[in-house]
Amino acid sequence: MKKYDHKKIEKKWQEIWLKAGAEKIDKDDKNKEKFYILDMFPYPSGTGLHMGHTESYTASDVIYRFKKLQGFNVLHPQGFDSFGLPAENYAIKTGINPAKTTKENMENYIRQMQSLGFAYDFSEQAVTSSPEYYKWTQWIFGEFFKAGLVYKKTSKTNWCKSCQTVIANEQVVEGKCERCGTEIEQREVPSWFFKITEFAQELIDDLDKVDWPEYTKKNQRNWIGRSEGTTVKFQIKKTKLKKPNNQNSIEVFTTRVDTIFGCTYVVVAPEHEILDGIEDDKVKEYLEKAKNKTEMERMEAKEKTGVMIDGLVAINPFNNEEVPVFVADYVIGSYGTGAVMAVPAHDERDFEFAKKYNLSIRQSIAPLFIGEGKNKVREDKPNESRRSVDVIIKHWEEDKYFCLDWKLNDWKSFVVGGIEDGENFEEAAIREAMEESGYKNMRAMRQVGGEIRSRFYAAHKEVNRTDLIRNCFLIELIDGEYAEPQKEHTKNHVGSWIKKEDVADFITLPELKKYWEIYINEDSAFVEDGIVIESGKFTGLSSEEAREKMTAWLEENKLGERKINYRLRDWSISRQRYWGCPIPIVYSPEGEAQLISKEHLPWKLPLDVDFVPTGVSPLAKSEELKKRVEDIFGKGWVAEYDTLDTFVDSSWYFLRYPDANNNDEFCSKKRLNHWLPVDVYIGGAEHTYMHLLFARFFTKALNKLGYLDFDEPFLKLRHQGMVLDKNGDKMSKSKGNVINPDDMVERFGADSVRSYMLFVAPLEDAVMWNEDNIIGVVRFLEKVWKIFYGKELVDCGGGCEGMPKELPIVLHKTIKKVTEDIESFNFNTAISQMMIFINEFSKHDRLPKAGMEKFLILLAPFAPHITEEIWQEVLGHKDSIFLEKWPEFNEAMTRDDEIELVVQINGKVRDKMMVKAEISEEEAKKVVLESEKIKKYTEGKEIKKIIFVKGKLVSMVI
Ligand code: ANZ
Repeated sequence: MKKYDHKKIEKKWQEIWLKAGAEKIDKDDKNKEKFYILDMFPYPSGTGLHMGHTESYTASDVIYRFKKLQGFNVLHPQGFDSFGLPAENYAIKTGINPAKTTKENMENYIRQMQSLGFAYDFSEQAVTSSPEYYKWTQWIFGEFFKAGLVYKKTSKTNWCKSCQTVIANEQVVEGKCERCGTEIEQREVPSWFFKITEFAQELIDDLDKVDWPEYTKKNQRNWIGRSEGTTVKFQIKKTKLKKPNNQNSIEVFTTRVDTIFGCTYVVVAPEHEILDGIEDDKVKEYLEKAKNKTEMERMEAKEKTGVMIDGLVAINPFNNEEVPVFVADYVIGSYGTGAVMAVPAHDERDFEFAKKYNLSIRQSIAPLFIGEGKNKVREDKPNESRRSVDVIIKHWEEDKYFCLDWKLNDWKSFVVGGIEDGENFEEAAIREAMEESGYKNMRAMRQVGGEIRSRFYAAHKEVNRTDLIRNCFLIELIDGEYAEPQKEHTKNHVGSWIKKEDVADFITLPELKKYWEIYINEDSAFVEDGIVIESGKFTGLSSEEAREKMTAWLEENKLGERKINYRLRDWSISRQRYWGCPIPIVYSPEGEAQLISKEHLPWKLPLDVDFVPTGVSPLAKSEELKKRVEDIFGKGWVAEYDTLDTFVDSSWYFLRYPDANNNDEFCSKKRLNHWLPVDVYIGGAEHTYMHLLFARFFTKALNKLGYLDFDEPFLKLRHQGMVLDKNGDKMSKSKGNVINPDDMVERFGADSVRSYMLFVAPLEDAVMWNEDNIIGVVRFLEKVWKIFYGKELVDCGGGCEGMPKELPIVLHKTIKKVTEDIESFNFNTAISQMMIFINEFSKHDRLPKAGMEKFLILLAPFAPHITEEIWQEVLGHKDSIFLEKWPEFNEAMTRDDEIELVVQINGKVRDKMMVKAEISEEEAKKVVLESEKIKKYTEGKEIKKIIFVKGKLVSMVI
């Protein structure tokens, strides 16, 4: 028998396919239905294709081949995201132009992809650094510019002093430059922006239209961060301050206007305009310090800092109360209105700040506990409000607390009791503590938390408590002096001392659990919704009602309004870098920006530049560019020297593929309408935020401008899992555990690498790459080889006499499973089923040829080389296996011939048994009644009724 020599076979077919142009399609073929399967194109790095690419590109190649066999006209393109920093950094080190290294790297990638049997048509690529491609990146920039979707503004960015350049947020690691370790500064740098925020709501809403992983959608929604709130104007009291910048009010943005009666101060961001030109030294010093922090650092800072602005007083419009104003960098200038009303009782950040600076904390929302079940408020009973105290009593020596166990219900509580006439909460707490515990000497230490409300039906009084207003106090015993409490106080419960660590589990009432939690955590803000208290005419409303009514009141009085805010910022696209797409802008001698018109596109990246960073964009050093601009536009005109963020390049590449060599348009309308949107997109989950969001923005903007007829680019999206080493560690250069696909292909063959990749785990799960285990897949392919070379394949033309009856059943089940599993991206179970097929068929010496051919087609998408070899060499076909038709299955044959019959007696499942699927009613009843298990129940009983549900159930009533 001929040996399975993967090296020889794979090389042979790769050459034949390439020569035949097997990967090419007629993009205008209207006879077949289209299918567009897309990969996230790679950045061509010096280290070559990695295992993550190998996995996702294998998955897409399988889908491509599968769909093609199903008769679709399949577009399965590839390209290169070839602008970017690594090539430039390499150029800085070596002086070699990035164009050269990039070209070499791309050639290597193509070689690698071909060696894995990926069928891409590299004559129609999207290569973002090629002028033919970036001409259209520039043209799109221009269309956005004309439509007002691009603007220039000066803003703070990360600046590395040593590299002399702006760097992206992702390149800042713990406040330092990823490359050189220098502390990053914030510098004001002029930059171009895309107005992605104009699409914020659509970017949220349209996620409902696409079939994407739920977590990816959730991440996008969070990233866009819609929040509904209210703006409120706080008037400024006439002030001694020289310059409150002519403003007479500070406008704040809040999502919790219901808490406003608890506002005890106002905070403005360091960037707030009210501070412009302020002369207070303390404030000026603070602003200086805040300057150098990134927004991220400010938001995440453990310790909040700030200073009071002397002489500035704001007035709360709801109660006319005067509150101080602070500047603090935990408030961000670019979000909301850059100012907040601080409510320390209900906001964590404000709480921390108030504690630190000793500012007052005032509760305006009470947690509400609502009775359930028999404690639920009853419509037909009267309502009554009452006040009560909950008392946490601490032992005089030990770390124990006095708790009650109620005999009547399953309540376990602290000492609790009502307030009597003329008493305040604290007095009531002491009285109750004495009466119920019997201890004599105690002192009230402090109030624990704030007011809590309970709303429930009090059965013993036949009234609804709406609301029971509670307060909680901590009381410490001074000594153990004790006298048996009076019976009337203790008839319903017994008291006992509970160790501190057991209290949380002991207490059963939720209100008291809450107080205990507050006590243990030494107070914190109550941030949830509840009942509004101490809030004038709004008192008693729920938080939600109060937000409605308060906002309406503000709108009526022109003191504020409803507002929706998004976290999403406009996208800063300028980079002071060389290896990127030049921004097609020139400046007039007066400094006015002008778009470079289409006739001058592509606006080429100059070649005569020095890469060594000096703080000026490298393009500024090109003589050629300077001359080019002056020749076209005249003396005194200068080019824009920044280049575009590489995410711009990759935001539209999927639109290019259907018409990749078109010189007149980025893609013809005809091809766009035929091929897009993309049917399936596969790539890493690390692109959840940026790339996927930016590509959606481009699609929406181009749709708005009339260039596209659709508004979502990717109908179905799947992420591949990570490829880890065999210990489950991430592969990284520093750990030395990186695996190169070339070595794997060399050792095991492309077909084995592909199949193993998809066999080890479902696509979205992590793959642990273990060379010891790939052998299992290699053996499987060897078995396939052997079965075709070693067994007698019989052309039985429908008859197949003498062949085992179960074979067609296994075949049809396999066709069904592989078909459905590929559709649902469960490649691993598709492969398992094919392994089962081979094991079953290997048991016999004579096999039906037609069935074996069908199997081979099922395997072909996974292992294209070995199947093509067998198809043509053993089975003698003249044409490629990929020109065949995907086999169909006979549903009837796939049904299991045994089913599980459930037996119920009086509605309870008493037995389950395997029976023939076609079992008749009579037979089924007979089998059931003979079962030993069932006999135990039926013996000596009258069977009143037996029901039979075919294929499922026998149910009897006895
Ligand atoms: C008062 C308040 C009371 C707030 C309360 C919360 C709880 P999201 O949901 O993220 O939109 N805020 C507003 N502008 C801010 C800024 N520029 N920098 C930092 N914080 C800002 O958050 C909205 C809440 O974040 C707002 O509601 C405001 O604090 C704060 F019990 O106002 B809130």
